[in-house]
Amino acid sequence: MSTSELKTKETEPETSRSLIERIKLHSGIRKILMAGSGAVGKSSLLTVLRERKSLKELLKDEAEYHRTLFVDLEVIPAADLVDEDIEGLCQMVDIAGQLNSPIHALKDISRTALGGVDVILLIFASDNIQSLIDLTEWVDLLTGYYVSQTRFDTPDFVLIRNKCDLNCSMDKGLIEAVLQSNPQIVSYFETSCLTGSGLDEVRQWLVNNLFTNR
Ligand SMILES: Nc1nc2c(ncn2[C@@H]2O[C@H](COP(=O)(O)OP(=O)(O)OP(=O)(O)O)[C@@H](O)[C@H]2O)c(=O)[nH]1
Ligand SMILES: [Mg+2]
Repeated sequence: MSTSELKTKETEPETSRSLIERIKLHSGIRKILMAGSGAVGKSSLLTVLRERKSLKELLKDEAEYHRTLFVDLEVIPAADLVDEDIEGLCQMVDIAGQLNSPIHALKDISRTALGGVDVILLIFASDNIQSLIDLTEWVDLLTGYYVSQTRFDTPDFVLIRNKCDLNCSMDKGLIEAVLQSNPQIVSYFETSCLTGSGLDEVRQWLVNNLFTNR
């Protein structure tokens, strides 16, 4: 799937875009997209954020891998993320990691998946340097979409290095290069969905940046 393919697929009428924005504002919905290669932990992140427990606590046996086939949409109330009385909802978009699938939500329902997104969590796995490199393709596709849809603001990009429990070394220079590249990465987290480390910081960031500051 090329960037131009995404751009030409869907150019939204202005009215429907502003309608989405109005509905979002009225109902306090913030939309969060999880992007990154297969098996980096996107669906796991959604689960552990929602449940406020680590995979270790949630799953007794070895965690099986069930890849997301297309896209899953789920809502997490902001008040469930942290112990604070906050109004609002996080609309989580959990997308399949395999960009080369013949059917992929970024291409086939780009408006549903990408329209009105506030934050994109770019996720890679500590034990898979290719998943960090692959993020450049994700970023190209995503920024291409938002450039073509001039009425949507470009979302904030957050970089997440997951599976830090695996204690794999990774080229710090490469991570630094991604952090310094365009679009600007507004925050960087090191997490483990398995042990739960770094997840409170992600929850607090989401609440601070999507709800309490606006
Ligand atoms: N060790 C370790 N394993 C993890 C962690 N997070 C997720 N996993 C495991 O990694 C595998 C893939 O996780 P998923 O959340 O399904 O990955 P995904 O990014 O949603 O993958 P796709 O749906 O194919 O795009 C599962 O077996 C998880 O249990 C982590 O922090 N540490
Ligand atoms: Mg998944």
